[in-house]
Amino acid sequence: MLYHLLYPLHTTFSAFNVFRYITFRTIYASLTALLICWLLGPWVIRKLTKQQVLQHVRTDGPPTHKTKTGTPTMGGLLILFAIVTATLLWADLTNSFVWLVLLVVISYGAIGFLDDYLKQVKKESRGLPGRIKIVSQVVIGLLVAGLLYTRVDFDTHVSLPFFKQVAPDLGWAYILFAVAVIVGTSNAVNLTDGLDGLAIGPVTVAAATYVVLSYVAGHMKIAQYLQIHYVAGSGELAVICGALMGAGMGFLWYNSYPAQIFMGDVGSLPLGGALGAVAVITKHEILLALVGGILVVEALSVIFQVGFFKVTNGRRIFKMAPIHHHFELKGWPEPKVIVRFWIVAIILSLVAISTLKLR
Ligand code: 57M
Repeated sequence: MLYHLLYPLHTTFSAFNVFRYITFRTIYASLTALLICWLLGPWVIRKLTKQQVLQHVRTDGPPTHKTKTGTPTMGGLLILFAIVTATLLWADLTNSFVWLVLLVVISYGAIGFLDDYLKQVKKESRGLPGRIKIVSQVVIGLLVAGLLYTRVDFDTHVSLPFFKQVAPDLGWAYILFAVAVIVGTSNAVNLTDGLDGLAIGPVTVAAATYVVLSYVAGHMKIAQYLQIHYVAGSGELAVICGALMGAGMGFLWYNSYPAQIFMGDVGSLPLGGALGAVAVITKHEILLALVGGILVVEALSVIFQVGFFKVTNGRRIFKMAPIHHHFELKGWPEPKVIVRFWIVAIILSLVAISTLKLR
């Protein structure tokens, strides 16, 4: 909004020329989202506590989690408010990619809200039935992928990190691939969100990485130099990724160990969905598996554990899945698990960015 209100005045006030720069608006979208979370956090924590929106911790988890019962949850509402507000303030609202990502953020947030509401407020421990959750995520994914596919300028080739010459064209099957990326990332963040700050840390690192990847994908000269897909207009997604990053840092201020608030599904589902949507639009879909390597490992640990458990009638690969619980049960204190996962997330992000040159 500020871009539309203030940039036109640059002929009178030359300083307003700065609003044309994506870099400037990304920085201030990030700071706006961070400040919203940082300043409103205490009030939201008090409000959720007063409304008794408190986490019920399952008894079959690690024994150290028992003390977490009663922690306010659904803090994702604050994250979503910060992201949407900062994006509406600082992004170019004529950019359709921005609205596509906002569509995922708001709709996946609604799915997560419904699940949390049924679980935490209506005290229905099952929450939203799993199949309804996944079907609604797939339907929204199909809508977003379908809208992208119908764009004349949209490319259905899949770029592979490290291999410049290899970019298979999936044709209409790209729609299914895009849905898998969006829904898969959303659920991977959901599974990862099982220790204080464990999900929001890697999500924030991934959002920062996609600030860079969106910017270069939307910059014709840089894209040509790096020999990556040029996606006209995708540079504006750096602003919404900046908002994601800022909201993540602001929420982490209160979600860091020992957490004063949990994000709930209303936070985890849209955060993952947004990252997936940005990865698809900027044509760095496979790279997300590297940037979000922690999320991938967390989800795969569950898949392998459940599969192995079924095939072997009760044997386990890990002490407990997702893999963060395995390390807890090995005796790692919770903060050590969390910070070590953050370190790995930062390493993977640096390697991912380096692949732009290593092609
Ligand atoms: C999402 N939710 C956390 C919080 C957060 C198939 C199976 C792997 C499913 C999985 C599952 O239920 N996943 C649901 C993970 C939960 O966090 C809430 O959920 C929101 C995110 N969606 O915002 O509101 C608990 O995580 C802890 N937590 C923190 N700090 C945070 O900042 O400590 C969360 C955020 C919270 C809190 O204790 O209550 C969760 O873990 O449920 N199930 C599991 O992950 C369970 N694993 C399991 O059953 N493993 C089995 C098989 C089936 C794979 C095995 O290994 O044999 C574990 N989770 C729980 N109990 N709660 C272990 C058992």
